[in-house]
Amino acid sequence: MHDPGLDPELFASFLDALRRFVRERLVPAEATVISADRIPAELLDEMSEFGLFGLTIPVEFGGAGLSLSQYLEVILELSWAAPAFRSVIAIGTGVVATALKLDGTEEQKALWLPQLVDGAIASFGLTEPDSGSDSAGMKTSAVKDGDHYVLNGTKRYITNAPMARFALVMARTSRENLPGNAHVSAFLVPTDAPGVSIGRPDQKMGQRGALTADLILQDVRLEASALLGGVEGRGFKTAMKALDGGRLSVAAGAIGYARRILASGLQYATERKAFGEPIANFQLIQAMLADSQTELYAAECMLRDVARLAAAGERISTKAACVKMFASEACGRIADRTVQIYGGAGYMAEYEVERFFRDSRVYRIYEGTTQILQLVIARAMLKELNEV
Ligand code: COS
Repeated sequence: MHDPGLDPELFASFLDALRRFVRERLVPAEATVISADRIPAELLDEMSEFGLFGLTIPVEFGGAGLSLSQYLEVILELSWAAPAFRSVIAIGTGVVATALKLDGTEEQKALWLPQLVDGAIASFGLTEPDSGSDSAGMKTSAVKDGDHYVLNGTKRYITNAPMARFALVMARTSRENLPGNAHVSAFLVPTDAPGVSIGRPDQKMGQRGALTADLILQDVRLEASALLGGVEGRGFKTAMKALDGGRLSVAAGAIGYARRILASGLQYATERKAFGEPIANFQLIQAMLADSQTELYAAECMLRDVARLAAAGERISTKAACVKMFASEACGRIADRTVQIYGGAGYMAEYEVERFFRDSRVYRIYEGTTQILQLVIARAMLKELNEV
């Protein structure tokens, strides 16, 4: 966490180049991504050449070694474009890389981190058909058999599953639920292993091009070296630690997209006329713009503050939950107001704001619903009170 990251000058020029790449390459490709529900392979190659798949991977494994705060600035910029572009890199550079860096063995890091840098797409398998927010209640099992584990179960709504080279899969290594959720272990599962299959891509409300599907494991036999860190019972804590960072990435994604949405509303308000003048002249429209700008600023400040605290070595689980909750809810409100500013046009699919509205909805759900985050925050408050 005390990582200095990339040299600040180098980083500033990388961010400038990224801003141009996003506007000149990614935004113009959005229509194709949306109609094909997939990012074209050539564009994925360009993203990989740009270094987007290795952002957080340490330099010794070939990555850029960005600090958390630098990584979040990159996600803010990237998220000006359609959310599919963040999704395809953020599982590998986010939750999966974090889990490997914090809890992987040296062999596991050496095997998987360079593949991420090279553009391997990764998935994170926690959610199941019958366990979402109660993630420790999972059914997927990993049974020890000599030098191997045999995995069975289905993981649901798994981002990137149709394109992933490997997945970090949480599975129970004990039939009984154990204290601290120690019945959960984490496994590195290559998607070409016999017994792994992928369901049909889900049809979603929005976020076209960000593919999710079931990841199905049927008697998948893995060498014991696939167990993350080589130790059973750590999977839940690994997942929760990884999700702390994942929630910041979702927050940055929501903020970056909210910037785009608000810019679109501001532009429209200056172009659209009513009663003989641009609607931007009307104070009730101005109120919606001002409320959105203020919430955006608050979310940006929270995000940068939590990154600063993490760099100072503080535990950030509770604050990460606060930022994710606030930023995702704010993005939802900003999208809703922007539809209102567009008026009738805002409800029409031919205007981009209709898609922004649908795309934004999931930020309040994945990587911890607003309600789970409220629970995390309030529990921490009560714990602190009881410790005084
Ligand atoms: N960092 C490190 N350790 C953590 C942690 C974190 N962020 N969160 C929990 N832990 C540890 C706890 O300290 C506890 O360890 P000890 O027993 O040794 O103290 C252990 O993990 C179990 O934690 P807890 O008792 O809080 O677990 P619960 O079963 O009560 O679950 C919730 C808590 C519901 C908050 C958790 O399951 C959760 O966040 N669920 C949502 C999961 C999610 O985001 N799903 C989306 C999937 S990815 S799209």
